[in-house]
Amino acid sequence: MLIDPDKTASLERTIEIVSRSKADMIFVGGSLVSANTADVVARIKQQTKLPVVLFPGNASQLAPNADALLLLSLISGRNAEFLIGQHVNAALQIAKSQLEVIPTGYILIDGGVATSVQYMSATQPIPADKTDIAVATALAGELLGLKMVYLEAGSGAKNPVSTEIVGAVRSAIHIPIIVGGGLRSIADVERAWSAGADIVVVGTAIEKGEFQM
Ligand code: 1GP
Repeated sequence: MLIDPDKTASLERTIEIVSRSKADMIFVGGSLVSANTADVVARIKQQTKLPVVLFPGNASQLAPNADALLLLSLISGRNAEFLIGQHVNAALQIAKSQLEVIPTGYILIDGGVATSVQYMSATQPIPADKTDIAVATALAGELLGLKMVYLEAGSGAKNPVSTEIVGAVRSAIHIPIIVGGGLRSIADVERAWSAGADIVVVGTAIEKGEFQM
């Protein structure tokens, strides 16, 4: 489950739902966050033993009290700031922390609607029907030594990443695949899993109380 640190009005209630569910871990982050991520992580950790994994939109969202960090490089984009720039800003702090660092290739795929990540990162998503580009991007990430690939349709996407793309990427690479963006139901999640996802991420639908687990 993904928690956006700025949407914490009902945080305790949300964590309770997640703790009673079959969620394996909690991701924390967002494209634009003004709340203090470490404070939100502390609140989450008071209530649940689930691992807390940072999913940061930029270097300001580092929180040393989390368990792990998805060190995201936006490899579908051509904006150096999100390929390497924010990482340079954060590197010394990360090295001093106890966080488990998971270098992750973040691949944005068109989800049928303009998303915050697209706007905030000033990058173009891969068109939803360009499976070959998504596969080549994921493969390049694996060849560069990244440890995971995140296929992202963007928070609140109209269409999740297609099973065709997930399946084609699964056939091409060996590292774990995360799929997120626009998943609204168990059926959506199961489709992504069947296609080859190792981890699926649900944020908006749980926040809105629409996702039944
Ligand atoms: C966004 O993939 C996550 O980065 C989750 O997306 O909010 O649409 O579930 P949703």
